[in-house]
Amino acid sequence: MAANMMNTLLEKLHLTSADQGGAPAQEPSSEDLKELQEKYEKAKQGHVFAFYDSLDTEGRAALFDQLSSIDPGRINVLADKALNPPTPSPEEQQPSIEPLPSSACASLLDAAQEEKDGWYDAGLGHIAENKVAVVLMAGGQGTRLGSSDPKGCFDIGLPSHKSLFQMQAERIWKVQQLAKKHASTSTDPVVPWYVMTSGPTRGPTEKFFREHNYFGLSRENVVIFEQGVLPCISNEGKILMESKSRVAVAPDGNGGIYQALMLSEARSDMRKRGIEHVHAYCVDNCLVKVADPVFLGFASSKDVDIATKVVRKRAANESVGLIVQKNGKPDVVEYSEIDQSMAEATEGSSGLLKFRAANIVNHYYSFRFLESIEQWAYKLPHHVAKKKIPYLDTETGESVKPEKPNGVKLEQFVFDVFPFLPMSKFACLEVDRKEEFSPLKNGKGSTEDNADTSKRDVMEQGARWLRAAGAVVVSETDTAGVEVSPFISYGGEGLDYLNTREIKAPAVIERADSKDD
Ligand code: UD2
Repeated sequence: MAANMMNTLLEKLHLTSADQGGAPAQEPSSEDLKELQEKYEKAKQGHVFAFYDSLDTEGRAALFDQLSSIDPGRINVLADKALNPPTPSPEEQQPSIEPLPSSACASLLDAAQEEKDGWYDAGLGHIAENKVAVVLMAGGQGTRLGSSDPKGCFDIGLPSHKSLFQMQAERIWKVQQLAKKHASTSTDPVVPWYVMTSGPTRGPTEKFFREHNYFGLSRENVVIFEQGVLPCISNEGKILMESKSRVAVAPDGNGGIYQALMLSEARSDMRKRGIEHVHAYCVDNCLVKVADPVFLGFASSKDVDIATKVVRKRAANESVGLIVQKNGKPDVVEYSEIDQSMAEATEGSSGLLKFRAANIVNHYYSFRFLESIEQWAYKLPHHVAKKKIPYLDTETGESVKPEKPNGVKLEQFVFDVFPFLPMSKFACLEVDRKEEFSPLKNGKGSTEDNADTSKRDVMEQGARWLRAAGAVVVSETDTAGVEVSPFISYGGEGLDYLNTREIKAPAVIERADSKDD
C-alpha cells in the first residue's frame, strides 16, 4: 500500500506511524515535544506531561512514544460520548427488535442429514484447497476466571491435562487430515491459525506456544498478532496515568480484531495464501469446532459475508448476547445491555424464549468482506465499562487504588459489524449446545461456565461419541465420561474400531489402538 494511502488510512483510524512499531523510541527534540504538548494542551489533556521533566531519558522516550500514538482530540470525542451519552433518536429509543427472519437462519437440530453432509463435504473441500483460515480471539484478560494466565493456557482438569490452546491446535491438525482424506490429495492442507492477543496476553501466549512447540503445528502457519489499546478515562473525561511515564490503557475489545487484522499484516498474510473463508472464535469454549467444515460449507453455500453460530439460550438471565434483527438489520443485543422484559419474553404457546439465539462468539467471514475493513472499522461504536482503575494523581504524584469506579474503559465488540450488512449477506446457524458450546468464564466456587462444567462437557461428549460407535462405556465412579483426543476424532467420526469394546470411564482415547487407561 502506497505510503500516502497508508497515512490516510492511519489518520482515518486516528493512528500515527509511531503506532506501527516505527523506529526505536528516542528522546524527542524540543520542537517535537513542544508540538505534542500543544496538541494535548489544546485538548485539555496537558496533565499527561505533569512529570515529564522529572523522567530519565528512557522514561521520556517511552511517554513521548506512547502519547504520539494517541489522538487526544479523538479520545475527547469518545470520552464525551461515553460519559454524556447523546439522547437516542426516536428510532434508537424504540428500535424494532425481532428475532432474525427464518430466511437468514438454519438449525443443525432439524436440518436434514443430507444437507448437513453437503455442508460438511463442501467445508472439507475448502480446507483441502487451502482456502480456510482461523482467527482466535485470545486478547481477553479472564478477570472473572481469576487466573492471571491467558485463558487458552488453562487446564480444565481433563485426564490428559491438555490446555484449551492445545485442544484447539489438535482440532486444526485433525480437520486438515480429514480434508486431505476427503480430497484424497497427497499434499497436506494447511489451515493457518491467527492468534489475536492483547498487551497483557501477548508475551505469555507466545511463550506458551514456543514451550509446546506450537502443539505439533508448523511454526510458519501460526501467526500471533496483537490488538490495539485505548486509554482509560476518568469520570471527568481526563486520560488516566498509570505512572509518571505511562498512560493507563486497556485492550480495545474483541472488536479491535478488524483494525488488528489489517494493521498487523495478518490480513496480508491471508491474502498471500489465497484465503477465501475465515472462521473467528472465542478461546474459552472447550467444545469449539475449529474450522468447522459444516459451518464453512453452510456459510459458503449461502454466499454470505458473515455467518454466526448460535445455541438456544439456557435461561433468560444467561450472560450471552442475542442475535436479533434491529430495524431490519442483523444485530446483537449484548447481555450487559439487554432489558429484562426482552430477555424474558416468550413465544406464543411454545413457552420458548422469544429471543433465544444466543451469541457464542463463533463467526464466519468471507475474506472479500475483510478486504473492506478500511471502509467501516472506524465506524464501530465503543461500549463503556465503568471500572475501578488504579491511577497516578497528577496533582500529588501519588498512586491511587480507588474504592469505587473512578473511570471508564472503552471497548469495541466484534459483532458490532453485523448491522453494516444487509440481511441477505448474513446467516445464522443454530447448533447443539452440548456438542458445541461450554464456555470457561467463572472461577472456583461458581456453579456454571467454569472448569468443572467444561471438563464434564468434554468427557460426556466423548462418552456419547463412543456409545454412538457401539462401545459400552461403564463408569466405576461418578466422574463419568471419556476424553477422546482430537487426534482420534474431530466430531465423533472414526470410532467404529471401538464397536462392542467396553470402556471403563473415566478414560482417555489417545491412540488408535487405545487401551482404556
Ligand atoms: C462474549 C460475547 C457475548 C457472549 C459470550 C459467550 C462479545 C463482545 N460478547 O461475552 O455476546 O457471546 O461471550 O461466551 O463477544 N477478547 C479479545 N480481546 C478483548 C476482549 C475479549 O480477544 O479485548 C476475546 C476473549 O479472549 C474471548 C472473546 O473475545 O475469546 C470473548 O470475550 P469475553 O469472554 O470477555 O466476552 P464475554 O464472555 O463478556
